[in-house]
Amino acid sequence: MLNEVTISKGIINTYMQKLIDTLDIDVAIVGGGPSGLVAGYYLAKAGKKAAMFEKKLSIGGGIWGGGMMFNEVVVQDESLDILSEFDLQPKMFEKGYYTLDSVYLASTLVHKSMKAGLKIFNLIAVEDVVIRNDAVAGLVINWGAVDTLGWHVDPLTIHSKFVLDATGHPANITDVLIRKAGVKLDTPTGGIVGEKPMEADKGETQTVENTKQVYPGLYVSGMAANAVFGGYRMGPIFGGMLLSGKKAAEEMIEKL
Ligand code: 48H
Repeated sequence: MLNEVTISKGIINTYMQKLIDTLDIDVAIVGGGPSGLVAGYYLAKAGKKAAMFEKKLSIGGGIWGGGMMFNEVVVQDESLDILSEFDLQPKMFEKGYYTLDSVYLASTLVHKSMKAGLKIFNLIAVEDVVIRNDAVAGLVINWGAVDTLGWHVDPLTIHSKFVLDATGHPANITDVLIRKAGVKLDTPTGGIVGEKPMEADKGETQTVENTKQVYPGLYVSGMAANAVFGGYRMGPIFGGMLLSGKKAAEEMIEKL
């Protein structure tokens, strides 16, 4: 006969062990969108201890919605190698343009990154960073629901050698660092330059170019990189996000 208390114990024990194992890691990724997932995949594949924190229930960020809720995304030639690493075969639409079912893309990125060893914590929001020796050295975390409700609940802390801000358009982690620590970033203005309007071709290139360390210990990827360095947006074409995640992982792997 199934014992409900054993079911509860199984969940509580396993979750707590997973969280305890994540308190001191190589890379803490904030945000479960495409750039963060691809970064997590390559970091885990290289044997690095990486974990992702996503404030929402679902992982995948902006992938699920495709373009205006039509659940397909477009990818271009430059991203085909990464897609094949993930066993994804996009459909050719026109020369240089391919489509992918967004539900299939999101679920595959989650599946393959976890299979490679990435730990994913959904429902956890990152509300602040840890500073040590003038570098970002970890995350301050709380329940996503606490964040949404605005309740006063003190957080917990995680140490990591690097943090990746993969929070998309708002670049939340870089934003909190500037707001609270008043630091100067390695950007043209010293702050968050702000995302530019739509120009897909430039936006895709800039997403990858802008993926870098923006402050000691803090990397930016995906739309957060474009927000921080002032790149154009590109709409529902996702190759740049995938390439950005790979570049972020490679740069951190080299330093670890
Ligand atoms: C925990 C957080 C926090 C926090 C935010 O937006 P994303 O999908 O991220 P990217 O940059 O990998 O992909 C961008 C892409 O989806 C997109 O928006 C494109 C291509 N737009 C083009 C255009 O023109 O509009 O995912 C970011 C994730 C989300 O799931 C957030 O919930 C999460 O980060 N997040 N998680 N703690 N403080 N802030």
